[in-house]
Amino acid sequence: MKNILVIGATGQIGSELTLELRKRYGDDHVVAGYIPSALPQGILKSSGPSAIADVTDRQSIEVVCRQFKIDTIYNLAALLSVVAESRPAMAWKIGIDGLWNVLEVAREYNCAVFTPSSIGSFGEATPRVNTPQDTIQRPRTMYGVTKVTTELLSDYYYTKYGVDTRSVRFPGIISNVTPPGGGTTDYAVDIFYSAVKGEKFVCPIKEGTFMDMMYMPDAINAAISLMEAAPARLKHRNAFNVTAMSFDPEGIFQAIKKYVPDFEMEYSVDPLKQSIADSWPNSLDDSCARNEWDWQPQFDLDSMTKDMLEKLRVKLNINQ
Ligand code: AKB
Repeated sequence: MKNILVIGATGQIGSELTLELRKRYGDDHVVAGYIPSALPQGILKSSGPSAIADVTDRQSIEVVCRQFKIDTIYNLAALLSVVAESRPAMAWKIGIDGLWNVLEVAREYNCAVFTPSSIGSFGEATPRVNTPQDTIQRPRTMYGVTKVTTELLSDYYYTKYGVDTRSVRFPGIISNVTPPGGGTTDYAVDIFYSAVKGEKFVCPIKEGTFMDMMYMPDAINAAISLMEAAPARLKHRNAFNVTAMSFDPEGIFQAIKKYVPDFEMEYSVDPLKQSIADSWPNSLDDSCARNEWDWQPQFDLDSMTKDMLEKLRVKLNINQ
């Protein structure tokens, strides 16, 4: 039986990943790692163990690994792309100094490590359409710099020390549980809240700006499936392209309008978000993930839209 630590368990991905891991491996075998400013609440708190695990404090991670005999770490601590531009030093401290701490503890306690990368690891010089697995990665954002470094450092610990590091390049992730904070793709979550509340959506990203996206159940499945994959099949490790759909604001607006005919949207472009989005791919080629560990998303734009609207109506107690 595995013993897993999720660092960043109260965040957008962590809050749902922790519960899914508990379902699969047993409640007592998955520790929700948190920092004191983001305490676990509700079912996350009541369904299993939790402990302080701050990536900037190596000892805190070490203590949890020793106490719970951890063999697998999902390291989700990071600042997202927009907020990382306003706090670059903090983005580096959490993303890279923090990763270093996690990898050192993993080396000592023989843990496998999953640390997500992102479509943000690409840049203007990257082929934009059907972006290959192995290609140019020269991002100009601090988020991108930390993500490329994450990939390199994780591969380094694998080849040099044999630490079982694995990763995916997540696209924008859409969920109805914990909202994201400070990302370029957040508009694709916010738009659903406006639609369900009957409000006009003001879109910060220009029409015609395509980005890869994925519904949270697929994102969680991607992380767990990769960590379960037979190592002999993996030609790549850090990090695999994965995607489920690619759309621009107009595409998601029309998908929602099919179920909410009165829904309205206008544009008020945010220059920072737009410049970041313009530097990211339109669509990824994820064939290596499909071939090496049978990656296969379940949700497309339409099925995700239907499910998001249904779940948000229940969450916000809005009848339609
Ligand atoms: C962001 O927008 O910063 C993230 C990402 C794509 O990595 N959602």
